[in-house]
This record gives sequence, structure tokens and C-alpha cells, in this order.
Amino acid sequence: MDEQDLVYLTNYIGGSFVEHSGRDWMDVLEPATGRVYAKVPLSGPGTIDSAVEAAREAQPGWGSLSPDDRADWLDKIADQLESSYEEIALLESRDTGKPISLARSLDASRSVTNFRFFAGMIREQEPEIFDTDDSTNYVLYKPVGVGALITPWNLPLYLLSWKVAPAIGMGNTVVCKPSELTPMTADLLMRAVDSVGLPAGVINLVHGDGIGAGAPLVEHPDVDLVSFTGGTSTGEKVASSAAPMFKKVSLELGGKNSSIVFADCDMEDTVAGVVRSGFLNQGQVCLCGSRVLVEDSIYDEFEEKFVESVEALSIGDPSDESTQLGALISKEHLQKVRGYVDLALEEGGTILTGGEPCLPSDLGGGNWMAPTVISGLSPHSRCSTEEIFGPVVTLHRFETDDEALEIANCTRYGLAGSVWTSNLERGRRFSESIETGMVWINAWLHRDLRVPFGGVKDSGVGREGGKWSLGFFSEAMNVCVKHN
Ligand code: TXE
Repeated sequence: MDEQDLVYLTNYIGGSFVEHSGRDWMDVLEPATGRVYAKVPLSGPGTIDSAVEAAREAQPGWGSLSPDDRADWLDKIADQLESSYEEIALLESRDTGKPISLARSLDASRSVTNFRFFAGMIREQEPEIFDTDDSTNYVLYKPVGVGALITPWNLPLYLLSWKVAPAIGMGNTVVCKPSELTPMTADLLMRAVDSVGLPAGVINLVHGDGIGAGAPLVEHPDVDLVSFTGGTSTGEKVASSAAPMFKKVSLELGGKNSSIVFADCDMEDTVAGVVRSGFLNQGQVCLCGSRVLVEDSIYDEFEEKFVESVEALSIGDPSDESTQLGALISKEHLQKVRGYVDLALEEGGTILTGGEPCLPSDLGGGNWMAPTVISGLSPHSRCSTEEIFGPVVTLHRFETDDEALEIANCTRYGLAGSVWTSNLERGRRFSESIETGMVWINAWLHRDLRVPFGGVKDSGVGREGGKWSLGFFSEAMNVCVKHN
């Protein structure tokens, strides 16, 4: 692409698109081809200061609107995003390398739904009143102040909208810092916000990398809360700089989730569900089931059918409607994922399928990796316990429920899981013993936005989703009125 055809992104501060005054820019690459098609500003602390100041100025006015008025604004943004539904899908597919069909059904659709859903929740909040013999207590949910919203590259607008909607819905103002690898739909959101005329400073956007923009945003003394989704080691840094300033922090971090397959499962549905759970978005979803535990008596049959289904996945051009698997986010990430395949061999694993980079013709510059299934590894091996975050699934045998539970719990992560059985009582009993924040029985990523979302152990701190988001993005205050 010629230099003049590149898109140069701008920040959005105090209701204006602000051109980057610094000299540092980063290339935005198409993961499918490796071609540069845009430039993202690498903003620094000065820009963060301006954005936080704009958010701080706007907060009292915005926070004094009624919840219903703020919910109306969320609906306006949802309507505007919905009118750009196809553009969201195209940008997200190009920016992340994911199949266009997935970008429509998952990213575009959920980004609109997030705004509508939280508009509804905010309107429907019930008053909380507790009477005693001689007093009445009531609870106020006040805005926290200015929020820093930091998001990753795997589900860019989906995750940003998941934070922005409840944050501003509860009366906060925000500064968004999307992943520098996938900035395009955050820009689209700012265009939507601008065109509906949201009051200036309520939503601000600063592009940049983690060190230059993310860290100063978290450390900023005028930022009152931080909602972060990303890698566990970045989460550690965010937590350690936010904690001494007593900021409210929510961390949604990595996962190494188990899919537990019992002998009495419906084989066909389970294979389809576990393949989807392992490989959706090229395995780059924190909820992906990347370790599959299968009861010994059906292991051989399951392995054969599973590998057959994985080999049938169509990998290729993300813009092709029939593509099921696209490219990985970056060269560095591809290298990390391939490193784990090499490690699997060293750890005694057998590659049943994949393991190689695969280069769809004419997309040779992209970050391609065949979906990979590995057997024969100890469930305690690094490959079976560390987050790979790519199209790599390990298979393990178990004989008893106790053994399955020990394997399911032997990672530092505890985000999600799925259990596959026709005995729902056994499924519930087993599920409740897994050290995890979320578990599905005979399903995966079957989302109800009202439920708590988040993990235990190294998968994070806190919960978002439904009323948990409303709680996180507000300060609950008790007023006690003594009766005369
Ligand atoms: O994420 P980072 P990366 C996992 C996955 C992946 C690993 C690293 O295993 O391989 O994390 O991915 C911003 N202060 N997940 O390096 O760095 C950064 O600019 C403040 C799981 O891409 O965590 C981006 O906006 N912010 C995950 C965001 O943090 C900082 C999804 C996430 O980037 C910062 C993605 C700092 N010091 C990766 N450093 C999930 N939970 O879904 C970086 N950032």
C-alpha cells in the first residue's frame, strides 16, 4: 500500500479528534498478509494527562444526569453502532485476522448488544431499602470518577464496549486505551460517539502501547478505577501500580481452561462443542478450552473423531465467507505459539495433527498456523498448564472423577471450563468442584450477559457482567435514617 493510502489514526479527547503531535507511530498490520494498512499514534504521558483532564472536567455534569438519561445515551450509541454493523465486522476481521463470519456474529453483534444490555440494566435498577424497627437504610450507587479502560487485541470492540457501557452508564467518565495491535474499531466507536453528540469528555481515547500510554494511564493520580483485560503478567504490573493508590481494579487475565468429556456424553455434539471451544478465533479467547480431558473408555474413539473434525476446519482468507480459521495476531505471537509446539515434542508429546505453519496461497506474509492437536503429554507439563493462546489443544486421559478433577485444577489459572455428560447431576457436582470462575455443562461460550464474568487464581481479580459491572463501576453508599 502506498504511504498516502495509509490511515493515520487520531486520539479522541474532550469531544475532538486530536492529531498526534509526537513523532512516534506504529504500523498497523493485517495479520492475514503482513501488509501495513494504517498507522497508530504511540501517545505518551502528556496526551494521557490531557485525556484524563478532559474526563475529570466532564465527570460532575455527566454524573449528575439521571440513570434513565444516561441509558438513553447508551441506546443512541448502540443504534449508531448497529448502523455500522458491517463496517465493524470488516475492520475487526482485517485488524485481527479473524474470519469475517465470526467478526459479524461475535464482535459486531456483541458490541451493539453490550450497549443495549447495559442501558436496560441501568433503567431497571431497583431501589435497595432495608428497614429496622427504628431506622431505614438505603443504598446509593455513586460514580467512582474517571475510569481507565485497557483492552487487548483478541476481541477489540467486544471487550471495549463491555467496559465503556457500564462505566459511563453508572456516571463515570473514561479514558480508553485499546491494544496498539488492533486500534481500528476503537476509532470507529469514537466516530459513533461523536456523531450522536455525546457530551465532550465523557469518552476519551488514547492510542499507544503499554509502556508509553497504558502504564501512565494506570498510574495517573486522577484516575480512580482501572478495568483491565489482557495477559496475566501485564495484569501483575497493573495491579502493583494501582494498589498503592487504592484504585478500584478489575483484572480479567489469562486462562488455561479444561473441557472434561465423560463417557456418557453425546459424542457428536461433544466433539463439535469441544472443537469450537478449542479453536474459535484461532484459540485466542481467554475462555478457550485448550486442554481436553477424556474418560479412558471413550478416549480412542473421541481422539479419532476430534482430530478428523479439526482437520476438516477450513483455514484461509479471513474475508472469505466460508473460512472458519484465520491468522494469528502477530509474528511474535505466532513464534510464541510455535515455541510451545516445539516444547510439546521435548516434553514427550505426539502431534496428532497440525504443528506446522500453514500458508494459504497468496497470503504468504501472514501469521498462519495449522490447528494443532497434541496427545501423550503429562497433564502437569508446561504445554498442558501454561496459556498458549493459539490453535493448540492437548488431549489427556482420565479414569475416575477424582483424577479428572485433579487434572482440571492443576494449573495456575481458573477462568472457565466445560463439562460434557448426559448425567446432569454428575455434571453439576463435578462442575462445582472445579477451581474456576465459570463453567458450562454441555456447552461453551453460551453467554448470558446477566451472569458474573471473571476468574480465580491467576486468571484475575473481581467480576464484571450484569449487576457485577454496575457494582464495580460505582461506589455503594449507605444512608441510614433514624426514625423520629
Ligand atoms: O497482552 P498485554 P499481549 C494473554 C495471551 C498473550 C499474552 C500477552 O497469553 O499471549 O496475554 O499478550 C496494554 N500497563 N492474553 O502482550 O500486553 C496493552 O497495550 C498498562 C490474554 O498482547 O497484556 C494492551 O492494550 N497497560 C488476554 C493491553 O494492555 C499495558 C487477551 C493488553 O496487552 C501495559 C490478550 C502496562 N504495563 C492476551 N503493558 C485475555 N485475557 O483475553 C501492556 N498494556
